[in-house]
Amino acid sequence: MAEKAVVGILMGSDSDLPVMQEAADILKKFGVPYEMTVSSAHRTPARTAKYARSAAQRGIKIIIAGAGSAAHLAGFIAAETTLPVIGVPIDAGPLKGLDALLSTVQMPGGVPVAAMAIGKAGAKNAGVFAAEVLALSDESLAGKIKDYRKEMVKQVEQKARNIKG
Ligand code: RP5
Repeated sequence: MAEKAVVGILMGSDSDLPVMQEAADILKKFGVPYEMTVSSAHRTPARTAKYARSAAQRGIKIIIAGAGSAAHLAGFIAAETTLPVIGVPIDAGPLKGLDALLSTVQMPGGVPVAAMAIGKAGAKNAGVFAAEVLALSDESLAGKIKDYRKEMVKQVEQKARNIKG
């Protein structure tokens, strides 16, 4: 049987999937069980609220929410749960994610959303950040994150060697 998901990844539309897949890929790399679905704050508010309200009972510990344009998805979810919520502004629409960034990062005091960068880098970092939070009480996961950082050091050193004149 597959392990129970501890991270919930939500996106406002299936058009967000190429970006949000970055979060899923990094969680998969760390062996963190996750679930992923589409739910919109404005198109399917009842489904989104139900998801957020039931998440903790279902064993979810952190929610990653990605959306473009108005991007109130993360804030909407944060209003319905006390689980930590990470928002990923998606570079959709004519403003290329700046609108989503501002609405994700500018939560009024009291109900936080941890805002990541716009687009794929933000989705990847949301996955890493979720893993880092979970690693506070999981030594084996903490070890995997340290190895991942070491991997990055090696990659940059290799890149430096490659361009050395
Ligand atoms: C948002 O509107 C979604 O998160 C998506 O980024 C954007 C466009 O959605 P679609 O029109 O592609 O379904 O709600």
